[in-house]
Amino acid sequence: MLDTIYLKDYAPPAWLIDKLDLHVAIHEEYTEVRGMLACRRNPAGPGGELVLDGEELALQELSLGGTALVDSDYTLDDDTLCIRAVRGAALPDHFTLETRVRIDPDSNTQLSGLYRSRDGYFSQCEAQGFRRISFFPDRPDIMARFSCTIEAERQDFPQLLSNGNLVASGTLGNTRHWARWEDPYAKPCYLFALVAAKLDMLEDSFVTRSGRVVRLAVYVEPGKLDQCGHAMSALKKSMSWDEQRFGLEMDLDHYMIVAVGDFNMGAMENKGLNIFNTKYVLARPDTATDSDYQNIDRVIAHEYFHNWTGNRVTCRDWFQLSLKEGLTVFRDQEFSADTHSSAVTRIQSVRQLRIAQFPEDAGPMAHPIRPVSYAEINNFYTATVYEKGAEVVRMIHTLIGRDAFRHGMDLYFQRHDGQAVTCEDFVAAMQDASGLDLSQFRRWYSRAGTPHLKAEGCYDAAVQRYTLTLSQSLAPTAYEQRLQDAGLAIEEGPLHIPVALGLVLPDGSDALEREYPAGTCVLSLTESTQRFVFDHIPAEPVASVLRGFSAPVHLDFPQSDAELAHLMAYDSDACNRWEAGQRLASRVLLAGVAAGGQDTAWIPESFVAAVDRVLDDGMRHDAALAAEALILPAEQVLAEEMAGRGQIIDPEAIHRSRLTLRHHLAARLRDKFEAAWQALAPSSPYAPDGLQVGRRALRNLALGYLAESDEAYLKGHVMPRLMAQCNADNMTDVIAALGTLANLDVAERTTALADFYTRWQDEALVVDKWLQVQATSRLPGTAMRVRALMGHGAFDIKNPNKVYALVRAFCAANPRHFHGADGEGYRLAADVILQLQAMNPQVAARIARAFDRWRQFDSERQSHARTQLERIQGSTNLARDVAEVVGNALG
Ligand code: 0A1
Ligand code: ZN
Repeated sequence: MLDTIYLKDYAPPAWLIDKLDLHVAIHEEYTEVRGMLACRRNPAGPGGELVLDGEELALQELSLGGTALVDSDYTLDDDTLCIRAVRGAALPDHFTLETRVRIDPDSNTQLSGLYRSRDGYFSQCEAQGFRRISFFPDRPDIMARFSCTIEAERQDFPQLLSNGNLVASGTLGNTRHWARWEDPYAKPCYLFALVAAKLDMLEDSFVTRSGRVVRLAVYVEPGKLDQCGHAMSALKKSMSWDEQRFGLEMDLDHYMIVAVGDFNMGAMENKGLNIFNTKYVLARPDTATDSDYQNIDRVIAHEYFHNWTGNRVTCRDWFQLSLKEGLTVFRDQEFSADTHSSAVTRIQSVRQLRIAQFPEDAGPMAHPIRPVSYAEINNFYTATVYEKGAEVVRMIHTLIGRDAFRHGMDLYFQRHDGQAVTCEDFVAAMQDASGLDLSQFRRWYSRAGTPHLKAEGCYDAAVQRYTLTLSQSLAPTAYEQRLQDAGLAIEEGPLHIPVALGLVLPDGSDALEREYPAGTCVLSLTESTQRFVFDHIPAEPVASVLRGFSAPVHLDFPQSDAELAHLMAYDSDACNRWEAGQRLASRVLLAGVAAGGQDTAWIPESFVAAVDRVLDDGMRHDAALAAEALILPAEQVLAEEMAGRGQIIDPEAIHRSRLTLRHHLAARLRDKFEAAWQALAPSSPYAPDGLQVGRRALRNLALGYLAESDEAYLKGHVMPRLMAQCNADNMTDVIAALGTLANLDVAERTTALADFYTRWQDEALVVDKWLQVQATSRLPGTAMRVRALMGHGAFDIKNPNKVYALVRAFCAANPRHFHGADGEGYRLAADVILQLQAMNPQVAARIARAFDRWRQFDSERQSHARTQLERIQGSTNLARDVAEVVGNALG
């Protein structure tokens, strides 16, 4: 059985650590880490021994206040060191503990703790990596002042970096050197970082609004300086945005970003020394796509924003993870909305929520944004904690308004700067600043599952009155089952749901314009069922419910096709114009699924007309929005809709239906797509700016549809364009063409893929794209090709980016082949999980999440999935990370 950690068992620490002085000496054979911990009995603690965490540390020396401890003074096991006494005497209230350990970063394949990557040594301490570096109470409510001296060979590791300020450095003998860093701010150990490497650096500076000059540096693999300009400008943009929007300034004299090619996640907000996956730093027009550029902006901003939401105010325990993550994602979304298009940003967040979070909430790993138990915390860096967490913060913002929210943030920092706190503290600050009672709202923190919001509208022309009846329901999830099994209380009662509403009149105008400035009012749904009445509505309106996607719920609102078309055309809320299109498209596609996905009788003429209008509009007005509107609902989203209706997911029929609709639109609107492709041709040199990004998105979307044309047209008119575009000067256009070709069973496919690889084989991030387009191909035999690619020299199972590009892309973004009826997709995933779990359990567990929805498929698929899940579960020495995911899946 896996050990489970419970929120209810939280107790304050018995001992506090005020200071930690580290000395890290990196040698070829091993690394030696000395720690001096200034320990103090916690007056508010439960008393008892000093418990330090430590994993894979070879203890060399242990003394207390200069006295070497003897065996009877402490106990040491695989993961803890307990200090009980000093030479038999009771521990004093204050003392310094000295530890010396050896670690082996060169054989650390988990990429947690200190590890070797090509250009040097890098650390990753969140959530519990610090215990793999030095003995320490590895919990976020222990905040200490860190200093760190690093010593290494000068030639191989010219840069020695840690958090805070460089206070001294020097040489040691002929070949070694050292540097000492001091971080002026107390922090939990998960924010510690250390880099000893040979890297190139781009330097710049930023003057804060109070006049502090901050030296900025981006460190990258030698030779890649030409790929870090965008990251640097994103950093400066983030810094000024946080000053303007939230009054938050950088608090250090140095801010460094280090990019590393071996990294489990996106990036890490270590105080003053962020460590990034290269994917979110490196970009050049010919190597990175528009969405890469946008992701870099977002992730750089995210990590920078953590300096306040996460670092200055941190989490009391890991159950509170969403305190920093939900809030920081909300902040990075707001940053993207302010610096790019706010509508497109919102649409992309909503799409992502539906693809990744809704299925999670409906599956065996369902959990609230603040879970109450876990076996492995690394399994809870989830779409729920991050993305739904951000939705919960956004709902508070919607309910109390922008100004009160800003006051709430100010109050939160006034109260808690320098502390480790809980989600409750955040909500309390928002409540006190706004005066709005958020007691019912707090339920969002402890409930799993996606609520259903039912709406029913009724117009009484005689009295010009519109009545909207809203009801909410939330079915129990796998989480409630787990609570019950553990004998824990299950919360009940309705949620407080903000429902942003507009009433769109027949002429397209907003009926609520007079009372509400933007034509939108925010209803507070707090009961199971509530009626809202609107008078003086001159004509029957079409209700636009959940504008801006004001709550993370499933909306059940039986609006007619004509009503949806009206919203698509006139809704003043861009997000709901998009949403109306998605609802219409889902309806059509699911009718297609019911019809077996073939012929085309299920495709209404009105849908073709709607697409036609969107295209027209895109060419005249906002290309980016049109491109979003023309992306049909993802196969995963359609699958969830089927599951939500209690149907068995049929991945083949879903794929066929979507493909048939694409072919039909391509045939019916060919001239339109051609016109769009012509009209949107580039007229200026590449720049990842909003206007160009939108034009490229719509143009490539048109090209994608043209590639669905009949064979003659494809060969004669489209293929030459696709092949030419494979040599475009920017990666956005290149990958659009290559991705399209990867789906086509033509000889050119092979040529294009081979040429691409030859050209880019030395550029790791571009090779990832090459793997990804093949992994997500719709062609038959894709599972087999993915397996073959695992044997290709370009693939390396030890590198998370390669595993994500090939294996996770296949499992998560190619549902039709991953869920192939022959079970090959499942077998492939299981093979990888089994091979990887001993090496890198975190990444293995992420792949294992692909099995989450296995029970929603037919019995044959279920039996294939079960076979593989049981095979994984039955393997010896299964990592806790994988065991938790697979255990829940088999439930
Ligand atoms: N806190 C980081 C994400 C992160 C989490 C865990 C990691 O290693 C296990 C690494 C990064 C963020 O939110 O950006
Ligand atoms: Zn984060």
